[in-house]
Amino acid sequence: MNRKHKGLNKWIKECATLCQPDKIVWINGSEEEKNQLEKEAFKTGELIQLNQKKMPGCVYHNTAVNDVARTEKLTFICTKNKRDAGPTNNWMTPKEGYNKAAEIFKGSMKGRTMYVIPFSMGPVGSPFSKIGVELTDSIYVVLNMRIMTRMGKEVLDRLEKTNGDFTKCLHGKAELDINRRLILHFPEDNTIWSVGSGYGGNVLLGKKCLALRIASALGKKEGWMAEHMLIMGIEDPSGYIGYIAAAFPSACGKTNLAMLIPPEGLKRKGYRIWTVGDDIAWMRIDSDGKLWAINPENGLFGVGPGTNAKTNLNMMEALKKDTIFTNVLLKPDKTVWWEGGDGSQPRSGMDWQGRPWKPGQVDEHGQPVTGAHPNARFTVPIKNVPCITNRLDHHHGVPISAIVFGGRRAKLAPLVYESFDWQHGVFVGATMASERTAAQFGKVGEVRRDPMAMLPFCGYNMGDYFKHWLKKGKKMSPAPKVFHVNWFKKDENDKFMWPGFSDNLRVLEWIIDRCRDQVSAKKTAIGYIPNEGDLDMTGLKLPKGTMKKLFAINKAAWRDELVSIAEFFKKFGQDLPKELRAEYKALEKRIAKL
Ligand code: GTP
Ligand code: SPV
Ligand code: MN
Repeated sequence: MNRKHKGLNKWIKECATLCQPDKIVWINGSEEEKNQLEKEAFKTGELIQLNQKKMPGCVYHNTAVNDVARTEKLTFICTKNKRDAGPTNNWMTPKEGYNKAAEIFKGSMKGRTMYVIPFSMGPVGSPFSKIGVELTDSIYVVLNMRIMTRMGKEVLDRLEKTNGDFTKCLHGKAELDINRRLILHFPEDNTIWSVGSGYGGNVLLGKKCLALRIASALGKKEGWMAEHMLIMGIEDPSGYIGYIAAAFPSACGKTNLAMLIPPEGLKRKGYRIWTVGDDIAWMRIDSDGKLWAINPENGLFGVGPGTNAKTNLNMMEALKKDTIFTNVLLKPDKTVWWEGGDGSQPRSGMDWQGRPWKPGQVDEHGQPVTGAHPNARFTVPIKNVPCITNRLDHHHGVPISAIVFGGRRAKLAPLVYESFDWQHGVFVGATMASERTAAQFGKVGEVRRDPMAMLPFCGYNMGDYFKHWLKKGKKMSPAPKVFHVNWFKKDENDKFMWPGFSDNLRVLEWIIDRCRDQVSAKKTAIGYIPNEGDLDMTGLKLPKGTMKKLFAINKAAWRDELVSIAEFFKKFGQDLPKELRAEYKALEKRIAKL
């Protein structure tokens, strides 16, 4: 098993001594290897093969019942000093973290195989990419990493050739017990330890753990940014492509926006959308002074429920082959379904907990039993997406014209507004808030502050993170314009007022036009909003008064918001940048004048 990279050999040996697997298997990424692993997983029931006629290359998986979303309470940043993790992260010392997790890892791979997965976040060999190696006892994880990252022989060769540094990622299922689960990050050691879970963001360690938590800390040191953002290109009929990067919290619409299909009414304009990424952006200032972004991932780990041919046709196309479906409903013909999916509700099936399911069932509290878990997911190669950019493997990625923040705000935020400048934009991002979704354990619907959609993903002190943002703005010429959107504003009857999905292009068009100085705007207390008539509403009829409501700025609501922001800012004490205090004061003044 010994390979050329001494550091790698030594670390694998240490982990094997701790976990005591029966075997160690190096993953090379070949098709043959994939087939072999699938076969094994079909035998044990870890995976079920789906209908190969209708869904070639697709498989099905259920997670444990209490293991269906990221567990933020069990996620820690382990640094020597508490200050370095900051007031928004759970913290332990590295010593305590290693000891606690080692106790769970100890002997946990007896009777199991430890797989060694060398992977690259970003194109293999690009100076912007980072290499990681994940050790895991889960075939499901291997097969997911195969889709989500560039992995296997090519990456290992590269690592050995350069004898380079890599992120040490150790994952073990252990007992899949929520009481014996820890997701630990050691930014000072470039190490991740995850034990006791089998769910996506907890265990596909290249994703949230490396590409956001570890990478954000690295980015701070090395002068770049790792963000929870989609990246998309909007091509107009002249061939100009404007790229935007947008940060929305988990399950707030990144995947859907990244591959939207223009609405009927705008088709005459000939826009085309190019998907670059749906979850993570790594961004740096290039020699031209502009901000350039790459998507470090190679696949999509998207939310099933609500995805259908009307909301996201491109995704439904992508899911036709080579996809792993997790916690969805399994139909008798070995195809899959979820609530808000295509086709009529099946008459029977196996639900995400592996139980027989029929429509209309209720649980002991009288609540409907869904066939799919609300956070059911699919893992699909990004190249399956029909509108994938041709710049995916480009080392420099794409130049970003606009940064867009957004979340679920039933009442407060208007459909779209633009910040006055970069510093104000950082304030808008830092004060983002959203109603909690099913993507994380906790009470769904509760509003929580989620700066830049990074609350669960910033690997260091968030006060320093805000400073990093402010500093970057000063170095760019020009800095991207910064916007805030809200597709989720509701009326008195608790119904969304904006149709969303395809129609969001109407807002993106305005954003891109603003970036090119092709449209003016109206100055308000919170930022610039479109002048009446400037959003192209061709083909979309909304009830009278809806647009007014979508752009209303309610003084009382904004005063409450200020109170909530002040409370949040208090957490940071002296670590809150003075620029954000100044922006707060300025907003307070403008709201008072309303
Ligand atoms: P993560 O993968 O968790 O980071 O989520 P995401 O931000 O990629 O969210 P995604 O696009 O998967 O959307 C999550 C849910 O929001 C789905 O159920 C969508 O149907 C719904 N959704 C997405 N876009 C819109 C929109 O414009 N309007 C409305 N009303 N719902 C939307
Ligand atoms: C999210 O929760 O933001 C996701 C899914 O993108 S997970 O990989 O589980 O974090
Ligand atoms: Mn996400």
